[in-house]
Amino acid sequence: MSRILTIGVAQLGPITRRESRQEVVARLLAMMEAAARMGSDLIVYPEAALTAFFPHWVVADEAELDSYFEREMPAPAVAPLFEAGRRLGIAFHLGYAELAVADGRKRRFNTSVLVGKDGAIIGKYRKIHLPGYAEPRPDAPFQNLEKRYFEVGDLGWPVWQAFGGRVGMMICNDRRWPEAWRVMGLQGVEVVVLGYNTPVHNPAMPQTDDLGNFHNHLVMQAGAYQNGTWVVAAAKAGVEEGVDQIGQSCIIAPSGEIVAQCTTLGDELQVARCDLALCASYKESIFNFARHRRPEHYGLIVERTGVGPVLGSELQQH
Ligand code: CDV
Repeated sequence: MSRILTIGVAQLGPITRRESRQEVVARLLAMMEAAARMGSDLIVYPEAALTAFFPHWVVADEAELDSYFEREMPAPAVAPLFEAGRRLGIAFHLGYAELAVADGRKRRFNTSVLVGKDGAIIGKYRKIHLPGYAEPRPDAPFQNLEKRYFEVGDLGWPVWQAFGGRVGMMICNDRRWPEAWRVMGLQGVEVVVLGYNTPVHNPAMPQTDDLGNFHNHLVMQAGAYQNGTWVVAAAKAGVEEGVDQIGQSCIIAPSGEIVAQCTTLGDELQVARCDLALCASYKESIFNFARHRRPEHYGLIVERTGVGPVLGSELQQH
């Protein structure tokens, strides 16, 4: 029997440094209203969707850095989004920079929340795979300071029962790591939602610049297929504060096929009817983990050969 969840992927065009939260939330609201008119149950916004992606530059002043973060969710400027979701009966996923104060110490995370149709937060995720570096690189055309501004997430990858299915979250760089997918796959995830800010140019690896869109879809289509799950991925796209970012936000079926895709680099909504029942045809056949997965054998080669894990050097990190 079908289990249809109608999902909107809400790509954002660039956000300028000067844009207020109210202005950004107005853009999010416009897409939420359109998604509701198209019968959506859920709308997915990008990573750090409330501000320009500030890890792309050095913020020396702590008060200025704090200004990019939310101390609570809903923050006052974001409350209208929660209210609209409740009024329109639409759930949403939102990425934002989180400032948590624990034992008098500031902790900063790259975070996302899943919010139900009743406006209540169902779940929160803090990004685990932080790309980039902690020390500014003066010669780089732009910075990638996620390791400076954020701590590694400490909430794991739970999967929540929501909307008649099982929903999980990851954020941007997590999508490139099979572990992120498999941890949720092992929990029977049926919809993975995520946002991304992905520059076209990778200063540490410019030879892959023309493969950015390909790699973006490659990892998500593989993650969807290998775990029998829907994937809904929203970009912040276009040239933002001098950094050109990829778009191609999309909705991917458990077959690995893209069923909806944004075609611009601006604010754009695409909606798809996602049948969660499709997941079972993969989870119960070719990717029936109980019947076919053999983790007890995966360590044998290491034991026999004595070859340990191969780790990249610090120098190679980017
Ligand atoms: N925000 C990100 O995590 N961006 C990374 C870039 C820097 C490689 C990504 O994986 O898309």
